[in-house]
Amino acid sequence: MDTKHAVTAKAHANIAIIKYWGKKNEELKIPWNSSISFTLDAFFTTTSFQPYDKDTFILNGEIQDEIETRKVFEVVNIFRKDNAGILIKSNNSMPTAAGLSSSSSGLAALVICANSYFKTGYSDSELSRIARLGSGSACRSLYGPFAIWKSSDNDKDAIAYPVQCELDLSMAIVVLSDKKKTILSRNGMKNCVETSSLFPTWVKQANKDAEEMLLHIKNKNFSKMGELMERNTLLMHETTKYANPPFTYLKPETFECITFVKKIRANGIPAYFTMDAGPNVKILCETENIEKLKKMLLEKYSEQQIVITKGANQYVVYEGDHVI
Ligand code: 2P0
Repeated sequence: MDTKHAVTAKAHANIAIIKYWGKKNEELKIPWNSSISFTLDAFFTTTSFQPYDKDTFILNGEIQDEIETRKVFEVVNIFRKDNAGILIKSNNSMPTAAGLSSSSSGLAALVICANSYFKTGYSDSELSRIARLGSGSACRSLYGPFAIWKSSDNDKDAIAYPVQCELDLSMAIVVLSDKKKTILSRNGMKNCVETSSLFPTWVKQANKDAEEMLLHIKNKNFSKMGELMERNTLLMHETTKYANPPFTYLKPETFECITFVKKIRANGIPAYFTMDAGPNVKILCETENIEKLKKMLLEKYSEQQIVITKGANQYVVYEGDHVI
């Protein structure tokens, strides 16, 4: 008799304030440098598991093909000890226009849900390690609002840890392009590791940046946090220009937006930019300023181009199937 019952897990996506860029071990997804993230309340994945006659994966209401289903069940099989079928349903809350990837929250929700369904009792540290094997940045989505993913040569230690932060921060995402990126971040970072003459400088500096960021977080020094996030972002993007062949994720609209953020700052609102493997700009500010920031952004961008979110706390697990 099957004694398993439906369970649901909700985990949030994260944006790096110190970037992960480059693996020293491709298979285990061990990073060259430590990174620090901020989880987003408005961006999450809800995933449920329940007994079923055969392994099935439904994403955002659509049954997935064999390839996608196999990818998901490879992770599930780390937890599963029998052959009983499972129905996995997963919904992403990502505002569709936001152009943000759901891989960090997706993998995190999957491993959290599997742990609860199979009653494997893995610790958050172990779950962070397993999530990392699926997608590096997912290991940081176990914690919120802040987490550090430590670089280490050791598989067991190259995981995320929660970071306490007493500041109440929010983020505005400015969508400049919702087109699919041409160079996946996985390929872009591999290319930089293998060919960018700037990569060794990046590794050294980014590891220093992570240490420094922890200090600014501890000291509740938001302006220092923001300035460092911007420098770290720009150095990450600089590595792509020294790759062979060179490439960039940024567009003229990205630089226009950066100039606008600097103008907003000159007008007295402490707000700082960051970009990932795409042209969109994410702006970090203290929650008390987020409405003022939005108002200023609306002078240049449409309502549809701006998504506002506060930080998110840790994941949640529910009994039963809560994925509609
Ligand atoms: C980050 N990015 O720290 C960095 C900044 C993109 C730019 O983590 O190959 O999807 O699955 O480990 O985690 C995106 O890379 O890559 C990413 P894999 P992942 O957020």
